[in-house]
Amino acid sequence: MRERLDRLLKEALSELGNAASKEAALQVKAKYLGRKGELSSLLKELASLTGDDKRGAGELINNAKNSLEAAVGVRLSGFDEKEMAERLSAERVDVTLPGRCVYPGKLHPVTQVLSEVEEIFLNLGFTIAEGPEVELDSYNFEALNIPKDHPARDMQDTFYVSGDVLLRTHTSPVQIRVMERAAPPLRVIAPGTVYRRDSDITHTPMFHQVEGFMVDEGVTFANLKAVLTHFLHRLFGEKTSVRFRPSFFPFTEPSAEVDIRCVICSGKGCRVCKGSGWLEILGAGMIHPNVFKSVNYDYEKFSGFAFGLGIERIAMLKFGIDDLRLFFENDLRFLRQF
Ligand code: 2NL
Repeated sequence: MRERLDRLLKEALSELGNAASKEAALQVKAKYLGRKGELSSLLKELASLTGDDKRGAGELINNAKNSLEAAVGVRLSGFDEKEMAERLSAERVDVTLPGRCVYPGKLHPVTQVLSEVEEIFLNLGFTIAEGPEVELDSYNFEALNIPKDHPARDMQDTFYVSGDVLLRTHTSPVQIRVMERAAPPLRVIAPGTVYRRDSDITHTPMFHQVEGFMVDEGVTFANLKAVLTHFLHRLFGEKTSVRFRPSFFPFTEPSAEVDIRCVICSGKGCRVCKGSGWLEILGAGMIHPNVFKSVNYDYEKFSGFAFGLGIERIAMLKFGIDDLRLFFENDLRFLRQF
């Protein structure tokens, strides 16, 4: 028994020594120490012995088992240490590397300005109205007193879907739809995308506009001036000078163009204001009686003002952007700056 055990132990230790991996060492462990291993079968043979023989043999087997278990333990932890050392050197972390940036999402600069404009008018008691982008000729042109031979109606300037159906060229038709359904007093703005057949450095075929109007008994040009001056002061700063110039639109009479002192050169004259010191920001006027007629309003009783502005142009001035196309390229390096 002692001889057999010594041989078995020697064999096991030599196999353990030759094991090239943790897996191989575990196999050796199973072969000798497992439930069906060599030492277990020796233990079973104890059944045929008795007395001191049995006790002596049992002790020998147990000693052999203990020393083999200890050897296996040492061998396995050797493999674990080696594996850890390899991982530590392979997965070295360079703690001097700069951290990776997390870029939170942001609103597009056009959306930011749109929201800012909406906020100012909401605070003045205006409500927001929306309407279809695919419109009828009757809402986009006819109801707005735009004559049949007006150049804006030209195929060259408007996207036509069919004879009477087109992509809205302004958000005025939204306001017509509101007046059709509701009676004065009304204070409404209509923000949204509009479409014109125009594409060059300063024009895109789709852009954003906010139009607005106020109708009640006794609304005057003084109200127009007060509301639009307040609006421009909120948007560009209270110290911004505002100027009203006579102009013409088919849907307003009288009509005005509204300028602010150039935000780039403060009026000295520069490339952006083309040397004039002023920037054109808004078109506005008192709503034409023919527009009131088309929505069945009593133009003897009610009066109102209306206005319109382009959002991209305002965003360019507010953020100092000199190329309109940047808004539509969606280059993240550009968009992340706002
Ligand atoms: C501009 C000029 C303007 C209006 C828009 C309007 C709407 C109705 C009735 C009368 Cl329903 N007028 N809108 C009035 C004057 C000017 O826009 O330069 N837009 C960018």
